[in-house]
Amino acid sequence: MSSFKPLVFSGVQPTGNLHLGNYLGAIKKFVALQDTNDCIYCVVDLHSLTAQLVHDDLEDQTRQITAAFLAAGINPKKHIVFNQSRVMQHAELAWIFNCVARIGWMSRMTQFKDKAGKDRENASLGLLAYPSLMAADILLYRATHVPVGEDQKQHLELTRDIAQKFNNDFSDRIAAKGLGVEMKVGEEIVRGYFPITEPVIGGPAARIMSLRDGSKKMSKSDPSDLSRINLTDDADTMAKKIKKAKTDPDALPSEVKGLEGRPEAENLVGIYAGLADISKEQVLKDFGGTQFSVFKPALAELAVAKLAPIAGEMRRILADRAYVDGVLSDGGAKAGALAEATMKDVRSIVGLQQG
Ligand code: AQP
Repeated sequence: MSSFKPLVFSGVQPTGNLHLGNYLGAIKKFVALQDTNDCIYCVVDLHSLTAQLVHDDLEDQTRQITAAFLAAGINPKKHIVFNQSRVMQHAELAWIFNCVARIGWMSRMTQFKDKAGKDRENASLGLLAYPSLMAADILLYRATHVPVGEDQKQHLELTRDIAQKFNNDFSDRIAAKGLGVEMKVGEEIVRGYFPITEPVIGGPAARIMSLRDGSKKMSKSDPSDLSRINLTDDADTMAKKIKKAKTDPDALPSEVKGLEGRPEAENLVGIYAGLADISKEQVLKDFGGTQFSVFKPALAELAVAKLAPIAGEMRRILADRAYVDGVLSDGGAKAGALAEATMKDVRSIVGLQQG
């Protein structure tokens, strides 16, 4: 049985300042995976239109995220870095997936419910179809692994459902055209064109919570800037935000079990672990029994030590706008060639007349 070539894909929206959650949940994993995999990292600018159509500075935001990728250590010579709208095949495949996916699948998505709020009828159709475009981003390259934060888990499950339904609906044509690879589905061997992508989620920092409320995820759109650490915050701001972070009056426990029912404490321990590349157990071995008045300054020092060099490198890279645009344009050309190869197959499988 042949198999899909391992390939990593992920994306980040150019909406607002990147925060610690984006870094620990996603970008840091992107960097780690590039040593052992071929990777495609995308600034998903088409996605950013779903919640808000008009942006004053979308092009600059796109450059910012690109600079963050590069500053964090992604190598654009070995891997592909580009912005989504350069490769029109993302939108083309998303349309086909809009016809594969069911409205019920989309309207059950937690992110849609959260972002649409009470006035669902007034949300954009793009917001509802967001996961279909996300599935297209991934499957256009037939990516096998997708590193994301835990909040994206549901969307990745939907990507798997879309791939499965496409493979099933078109199985005879995929086989007749000799496309795709043989895959095991239950006990059956079938020919599938799209892989059933594996999410890469996990570690102590898969879901970083707001510094003001341990039950809400750290998010770019939270109105309180004190709720998040931005990658571009200076050392004083980071220290101030960590000092003001909500906690409880108890000392840190010595074991992870002791964090149960203490979401704010658990969050800060997870952030420390993610930044230091150690487990929560190890953090508590070092800090169990200490008060937050001791732990918070240690966390602030670690955050500054890890993030300030990235912010400095981002500023240096952004000063050379032509370089950033060149990376996106080269990456777009490479991604475009791969995307067109997939779309030629997909058009042929679906029966869309080509030349
Ligand atoms: N709090 C988080 N903890 C861990 N990972 C996170 N990610 C986002 N927030 C956290 C991960 O970052 C990647 C890029 O996210 P995105 O920009 O594409 O989407 P987002 O979820 O819209 O980011 P925000 O900050 O949460 O924005 P808003 O406020 O608009 O909702 C993804 O892999 C995501 O999982």
